[in-house]
Amino acid sequence: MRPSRRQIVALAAGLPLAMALPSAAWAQKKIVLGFSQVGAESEWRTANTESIKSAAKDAGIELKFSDAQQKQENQIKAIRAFIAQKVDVIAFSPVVETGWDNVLREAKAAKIPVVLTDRAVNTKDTSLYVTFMGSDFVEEGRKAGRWLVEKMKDQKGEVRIVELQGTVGSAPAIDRKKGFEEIIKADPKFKIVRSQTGDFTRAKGKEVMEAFLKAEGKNGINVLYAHNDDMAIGAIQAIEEAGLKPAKDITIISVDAVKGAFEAMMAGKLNVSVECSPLLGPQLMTAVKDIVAGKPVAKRIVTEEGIFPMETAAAEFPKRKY
Ligand code: GYE
Repeated sequence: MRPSRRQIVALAAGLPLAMALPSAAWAQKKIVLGFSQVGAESEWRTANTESIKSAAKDAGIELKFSDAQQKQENQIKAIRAFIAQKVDVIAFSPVVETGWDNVLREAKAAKIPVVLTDRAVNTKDTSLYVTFMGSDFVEEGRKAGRWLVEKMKDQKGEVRIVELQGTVGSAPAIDRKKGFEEIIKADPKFKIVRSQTGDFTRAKGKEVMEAFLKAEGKNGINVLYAHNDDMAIGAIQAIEEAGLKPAKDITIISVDAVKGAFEAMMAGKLNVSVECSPLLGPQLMTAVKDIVAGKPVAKRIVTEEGIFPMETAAAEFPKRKY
């Protein structure tokens, strides 16, 4: 095809080829989004990845997807690669809260807007990102705590709690602990006797629960609070292998409300799961389009969510999307 006059003029002026396209074609140029995902550590994460990939496809956005395998250094490398590739927007779910300022400054210097999804960063300079969309993890911790306080309201003696924390330094681990403690501290009968990370995985959840059971003895644990369903599901196995009945001998609370949790609740093995929606894809694509179009975007977009005790599981299960 012969180049148009417009293209020849633009090329001669040293402009990129995209600028040489006729304006209609220029307007239709695909938006390129670089997304750095935490990893594939949980059912929640798998649903989140799927939501982002399918929403990008539906929105006609070209997605460059990178899996960091739960390592911050891999996320930093991915973000630097996106900057080098001059993507239109960078989005990522930061594995931990701190240590992002340098790479975010590099993105800012390259004039590439950054969107935080799911997890927040801890920085003094909030100009380093356009918006943060995701759940209120402190509130999720509070919901877990309120459910427990209500459930144990007639209990006179000590309530001995073990806690399986999420990834060390991650926003959901820090905040879910904080919100839960804020509620239970109102009554001194609640005692967190052991608290350790299970890194949001089933395998670690099981391993750490085995250690808790060994250390506290069969009758030493009344409640398990797990920062996600996967760790609770792993711990349920450990509890059964120790000859105890999950959800009866030990009350179990977890977060996410993924399908696996509903199955465990319907089997009578998990008492309650606090909802945390991973379906962030569509709202991310809307924000990306708005940012590219120069429209204002809210600095904080909070996901709305509920809580599902086991009695509601069978009725809710068919409606669940993740
Ligand atoms: O709860 C957990 C996942 O950041 C909200 O990460 C997310 C958490 C989710 O691995 O299952």
